[in-house]
Amino acid sequence: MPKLQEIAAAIEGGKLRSIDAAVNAALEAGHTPQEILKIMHGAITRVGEKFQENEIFVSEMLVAALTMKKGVSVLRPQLHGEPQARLGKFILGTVEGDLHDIGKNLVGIMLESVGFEVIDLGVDVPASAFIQAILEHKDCKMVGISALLTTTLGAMERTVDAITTAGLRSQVKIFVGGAPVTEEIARRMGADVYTPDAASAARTARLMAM
Ligand code: B1M
Repeated sequence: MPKLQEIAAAIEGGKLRSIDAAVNAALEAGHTPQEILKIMHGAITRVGEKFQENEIFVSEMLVAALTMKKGVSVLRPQLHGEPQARLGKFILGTVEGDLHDIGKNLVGIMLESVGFEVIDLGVDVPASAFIQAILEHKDCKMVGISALLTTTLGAMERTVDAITTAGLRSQVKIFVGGAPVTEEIARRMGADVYTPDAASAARTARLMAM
């Protein structure tokens, strides 16, 4: 089986044990980390579609996600490179009520690769934890909030509101993203920046920091 297809099959089949070898084999065969990420993205999207069609259970979606996370961790050093500059801190987290973190982690890797120090608050992050982090890192000028569920868009908006109510809105630029977020939704909730993917989030943050 061609190397890239092996990666897709490992993710779709939740083959945790073979993903490292499959990713390393694809790298050795000359595939770029970006090509591999694209294949991984297609595979996990198909997993989501199968879940939606009731063809697989949440447990199977979880193992596929763990497999993808392991594959991304093999790619991490390749995606990183040497940052060109020190661009300051970036607070990042998945919004309260939401446990999806693969996309958020990719945003973190890309931000680090362009020179940010990422303060990763993890998943299911309440507004109070974002506020606490901004207060702790007074030199941090950017905050990113990720959401993957349409049902957590409300919590995302409440997080933006809470940062404003805490009097911290002028201190930070707020980035939002994730599958259910659009430019229009981001504007309505009062965020500063919406980007559709991890690479554009890092590119935009870098331009704003320079
Ligand atoms: Co969930 N899940 N899930 N899930 N899951 C989705 C999101 C879903 C679309 C699947 C489906 O039905 N087709 C659906 C949401 C429907 C909706 O709300 N419209 C769904 C559901 C329903 C659920 C549960 C409710 C299922 C249940 O329990 N019945 C449950 C909710 C749990 C919770 O969060 N409270 C649930 C659970 C899970 C798992 C735990 C099993 C697992 C997550 C594991 C993990 O992340 N550690 C999981 C998975 C894996 C998925 C799918 C299959 C894949 C998500 C993913 O990692 N994509 C997903 C289906 C899909 O996406 N097609 C699905 C790959 C990742 C690279 O893409 O995260 O979109 P993404 O990130 C992109 C961009 O969005 C962007 O950059 C990334 C790419 O460069 N981006 C940002 C993301 N954050 C950003 C922030 C930015 C900027 C860009 O700035 C700050």
